[in-house]
Formats: sequence, structure tokens, C-alpha cells
Amino acid sequence: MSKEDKRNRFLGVFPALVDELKSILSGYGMTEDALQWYENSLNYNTPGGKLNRGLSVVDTYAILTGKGSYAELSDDEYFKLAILGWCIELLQAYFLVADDMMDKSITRRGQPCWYRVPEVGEVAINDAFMLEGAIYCLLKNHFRTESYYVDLLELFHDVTFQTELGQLLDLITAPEDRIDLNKFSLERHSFIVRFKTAYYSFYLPVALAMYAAGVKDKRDLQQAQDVLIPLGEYFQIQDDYLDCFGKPEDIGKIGTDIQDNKCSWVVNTALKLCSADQRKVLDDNYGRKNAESEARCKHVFSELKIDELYHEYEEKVATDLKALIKDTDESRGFKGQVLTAFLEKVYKRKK
Ligand code: DMA
Ligand code: MG
Ligand code: MG
Ligand code: MG
Repeated sequence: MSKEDKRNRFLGVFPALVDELKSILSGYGMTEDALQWYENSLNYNTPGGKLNRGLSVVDTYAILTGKGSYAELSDDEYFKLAILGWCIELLQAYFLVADDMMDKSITRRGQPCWYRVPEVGEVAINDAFMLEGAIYCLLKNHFRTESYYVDLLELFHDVTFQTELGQLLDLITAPEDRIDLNKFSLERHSFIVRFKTAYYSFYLPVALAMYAAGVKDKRDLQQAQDVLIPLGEYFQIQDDYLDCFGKPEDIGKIGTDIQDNKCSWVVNTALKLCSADQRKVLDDNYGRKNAESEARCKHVFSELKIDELYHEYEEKVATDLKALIKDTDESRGFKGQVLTAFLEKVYKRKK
């Protein structure tokens, strides 16, 4: 099955899930306007992205069970895996609606952020909670009788909390009123991004597919994690790079990291290399809410050739990850190919 067909098949599942979620609301006697609101929020915030995380659940399961072509997946089997995939996309939707409010972002996936839609505003806070709530409605309806139901619940709860811890650190390292670049370091950056991005974006899809495929040995989950967390760190470094150097048409969002005083890979790399004069420019301009200051920071980044350093970093990290993957122990049923498939999805991405 081609990449496009896989994506379309996955997208084809979503409307049924929206109907199912709406019917839970009607079961509570909720009014038509509430049903319509939820439907709009689900459709606006969930399916518009790359769907890498959701598709990876199905792909990983197919690799683990030796059904790599999808042809041997029964319709029921596919549907259940796709639901787990959509549960991650719902988790992502929940984080993004909140993240865009906290980061004061303008656009997401090429459209206004949900909280900036005029009728929505701060109702978006409750909509974020309801996107998260959808996960547990779907898990209950479709997985309650599985032996691994509790594993799924614990996994979603643990990974959600880890992400929230990462978001907490991301936000308190970037206060708007007390800009102090001495608080930043690449070590702190690494710690933040592993929590805010790597667990839910990389470990979660694989762990879900492993549970569904009956691979639940702690040693297998650990070896998946040992590669997927550094891979997720690389993914967030790409996100930081694209925030500064990517084109809004490609990435679907307008970068906010410089004006938001974010502890991003870009500024941390610059801080390690800059002269005293360049440091002064950054001290005086980073985290200031105006386009001129932002442009001065970007000028320092280009003097320091952060762009080139990023490409060097990308080559090195890809080589290191391939070496790590080579050591995968496949004796209990986990497969290194799962990890290679992930690396290929993100290597040199432009959006
Ligand atoms: C992403 O951080 C983390 C989560 C949990 C959404 P970010 O603010 O860099 O993401 P984006 O660049 O997509 O706003
Ligand atoms: Mg953000
Ligand atoms: Mg953020
Ligand atoms: Mg970002």
C-alpha cells in the first residue's frame, strides 16, 4: 500500500470516531449546539497535521506482526490499531491547543490557532480538556475487555504527565518579564525536549503498538525507549531549527521562539559560540516582543552560521542513532526495523 493510500485509509476512520464521540454527548442529553461545537473542535484540531504519530502505531504493529504490507491486517485489526493512532493524534491536538495559547502563536497547520478563531477564544481551554477526554472514551469503548487495557491507560496517563512536566519546564525557563540567558544551556534544553516532545511523539506510538502486538516485556519497552527518546530529541531540535529558519508556508506555523524567550536549540548553540559583542546583542534583544529585536537575533544566528551547524548536527545524530539501532536485541520479538522506520520518517524533514 502506498504512503498516500495508508494516509487516506487512516483518515477514513476519523469521521466514525467523531460520530461515536458525539453519541456519547447525546447519551448525556447534551443539546445540539454542544454536539456541533465538539464536532467542530475535533475536526479543526485533530486531522490537519502530518499524522506521523498516528500512522506510526499502525506501521509499527504491522512490522512487529510481520504484516508489513498491511494486506494481512484484517479490517477489525486495522480499525483497532487506527483507533490507537487517533488517540495519539487527539493527545497531540490537546497539547497543541493549549501550547498555542501559552506560546501566543498565530497559526498552526496553515490556519489560525483554535483560540484565535473569533467565536472560540478561551473556550479553547475547555476544548483542550475535551480533546484529551475523547481518548479515554474511545479506549473504554474499544479496549475495555483486552488484557492490556490497564497498560494502555497507564501508558497514556504517564506519557501525558511527562509531556506536561516538559511543558512546565519549557514555560518557566522562558519567563516573559525576566529575560536571563544565563539560565539556558544545551543540557537544560535536552532535558526539556525529552519530556515535552520525545515521550509522546516517539515512545508512545511504539509502546502502544507493542502492547497491541502482545510484546510487553519490560526489556523490549526499554530498548525501544533507549533509541526513541534521543530520536525525539532530534525531532524537537528540528522543530526549533524550523521555528527560526523554516518558511511558514512549509511548516504551517509562524515561528515565535525568539520573541517568546524560548530555551531553543538555536539560541543555546549561539550562546556557546558567540563573542562578547554578539552576546550583548542577544542579551538586549532576545525575548523582546518586536520584529526589530527578533531580526537582530537572527542576524547573530546567521553570523554564527547556526544553519550549517544544524546540518552537521543532523548528520552526526543520524549516524549515532543508526549505530544504536544496530544493537537491538530481537530475541524476544521486538524489531530494530521499527526504529529505522521512525528515523527515516524524520531524517532531514522540512516541515
Ligand atoms: C512542542 O513545543 C511541545 C508540545 C507538547 C506541543 P513547541 O511549542 O516548540 O511546539 P510548536 O513549535 O509546534 O508550537
Ligand atoms: Mg508552541
Ligand atoms: Mg511550546
Ligand atoms: Mg516549536
